[in-house]
Amino acid sequence: MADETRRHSGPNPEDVPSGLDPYTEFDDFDLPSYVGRTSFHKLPELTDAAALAARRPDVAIVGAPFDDAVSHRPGARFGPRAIRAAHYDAGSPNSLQLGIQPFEWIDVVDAGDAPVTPANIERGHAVIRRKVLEVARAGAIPIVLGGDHSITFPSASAVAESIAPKRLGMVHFDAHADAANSTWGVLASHGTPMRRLIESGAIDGRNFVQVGLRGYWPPPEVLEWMRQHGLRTHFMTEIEERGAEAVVADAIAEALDGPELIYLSIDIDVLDPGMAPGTGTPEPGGMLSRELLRAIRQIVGAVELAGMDIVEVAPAYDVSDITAAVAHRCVMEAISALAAKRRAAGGTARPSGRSRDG
Ligand SMILES: [Mn+2]
Repeated sequence: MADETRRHSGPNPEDVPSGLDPYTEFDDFDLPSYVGRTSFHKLPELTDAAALAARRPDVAIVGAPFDDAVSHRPGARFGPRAIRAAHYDAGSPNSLQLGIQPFEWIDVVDAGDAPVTPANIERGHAVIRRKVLEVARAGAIPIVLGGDHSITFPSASAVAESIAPKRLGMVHFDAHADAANSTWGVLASHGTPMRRLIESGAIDGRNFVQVGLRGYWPPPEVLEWMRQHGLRTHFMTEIEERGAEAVVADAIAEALDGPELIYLSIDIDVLDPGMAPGTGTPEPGGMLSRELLRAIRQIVGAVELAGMDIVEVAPAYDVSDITAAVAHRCVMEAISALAAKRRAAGGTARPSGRSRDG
């Protein structure tokens, strides 16, 4: 009778040859990335302001699944989920670039998504601004997953408000200046957020530094407005001639020429479309993935980071998830650099003791 029962009740732990208890050996954090919860790296999900304020994490991931302000191909509303899913590691990641397991040095949580609704730019920007402000007021550095680039206006505005009276500088990686006055009459599009940030006073034009611009936009009158407002622009041609590291060193100095803190905004289309095809306005001739990842380590290692976003990942145009993967690594390079700074400052590790591979 016992044998009869076993035959009909499915796999039995006694049949597992390893001798380990298959029901308790791995917790969700250590299970493969495609199993279990879908927060960033399976980190704790703290979606309400009170929980964030009580925990006061060092970093909080924020999703901004909004793409109603694009001028060309839509789809970046699906970026946050794709970026969260774009890794194959389990357990505590170990940065070979910086020699650190970042989650053992700093407290990183996933604050969830801003509750956007479709076809409503004003509401979308308002809830993104509120969400980022909640995170920043809880003492965490927001790392915002876009979404189209229009979300940088509410996001960086919230960060600037949270650090006042200190001032915010901007390092902005992009193929495009995103500093037009309007696109087809729309002031809040993804072609205009940088002008809105400067006009609103959130960031001074002279501390607004753009890296990687190329291609055939914007028109001369927009470049003239940028020049009049003191923006520092580093075209892709300058990176070709001087190398990314020298250009990024200048960008850091220019953004901090007055301000104490930095907002880092990364449009994934700063990368060459061969390395990041999954985006709405791909522009040939861009940076290499390795150059951008190194630049993020260089910047975050050198400045006081107040906030960051990574935008314009549109999974429908992606190939084998490579764009989502590099966006995910952009986030991880920043987190790892923050952890390395904590260690260098004499911080204390909180070893989780967890690892899937011994
Ligand atoms: Mn952009």
